[in-house]
Amino acid sequence: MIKRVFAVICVILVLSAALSAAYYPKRIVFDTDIGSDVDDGLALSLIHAMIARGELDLLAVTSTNASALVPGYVRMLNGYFGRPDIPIGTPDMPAMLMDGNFMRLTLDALEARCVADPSAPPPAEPAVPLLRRVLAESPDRSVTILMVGFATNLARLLDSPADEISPLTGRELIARKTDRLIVMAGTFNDRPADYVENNIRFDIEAARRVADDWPVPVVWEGHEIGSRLLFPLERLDRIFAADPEMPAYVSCRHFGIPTMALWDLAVPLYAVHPDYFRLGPPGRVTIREDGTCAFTPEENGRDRYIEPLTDEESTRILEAFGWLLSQPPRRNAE
Ligand SMILES: [Ca+2]
Repeated sequence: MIKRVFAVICVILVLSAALSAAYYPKRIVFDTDIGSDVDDGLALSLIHAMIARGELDLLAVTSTNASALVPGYVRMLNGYFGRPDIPIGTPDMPAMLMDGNFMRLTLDALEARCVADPSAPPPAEPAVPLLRRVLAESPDRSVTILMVGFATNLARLLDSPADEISPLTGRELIARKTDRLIVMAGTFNDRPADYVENNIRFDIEAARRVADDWPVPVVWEGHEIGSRLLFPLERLDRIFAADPEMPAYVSCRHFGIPTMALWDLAVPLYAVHPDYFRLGPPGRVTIREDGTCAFTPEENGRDRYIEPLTDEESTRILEAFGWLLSQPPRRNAE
């Protein structure tokens, strides 16, 4: 009897190891408002460093910024790391259009270095069909979605009907194909009750839709986390002294803010290395009509938020950002 129990336990352990190993590297979609700030580009660079380390697989980059510069800019960032063909999704109903001048300046300076044929169109298509296809083609519960911009694309994915891509609705696809959503949005601790966080403010309706009905667990990185992740530009100068043409760094130089808050980098770092962070209790996030948000503790609740960082935690996380960003690009093509 004891032998049989032991055998069953062994089978369970082997099966669970096989299941978790099946999706390592982790398969992610990166949904971003890239072009509004420079931390999105640094976060995408951090993702590429983790791809080179065998930790991540990037299935698509989808943008909620409708700027015509975005597809070329994202292709350039991906191309620097030798992956210019990663699919890029563009919003079909823009909440915002931001032609960050740093995108144009970086493209002018570096596109030809990063992309074999800059005159060829970037691999861009509408975001919602792209998201539906990526999910439909993925094994069950194998995709983690990272959101570091507005909720526009994800709300429209959630409400998408069955179509020729999949007989499942968007909500059914998310429930079946994804394991988690990790978002930078809202605030859960140290802001006034009437504070409306940026990623919610520009598309409150979409953020409410996602908060109300997203069918899998959600981890929320509130505004208070990135506010503690302050990275001086001169620290980037030292990191990229050997490669001053790294596109996301060049964009930071054009952006010109002497100390940047790196909100968006915490999301991919959490996806792969959650031990850098502590989570609050399970519960439910709601977003009110005015864009303010609330967290209600709830047993087995869908949502968790990242607890405010101690000085020691923010130091360790900034060190991790530094060593990941300073990793030489191991290009797929090489
Ligand atoms: Ca962002």
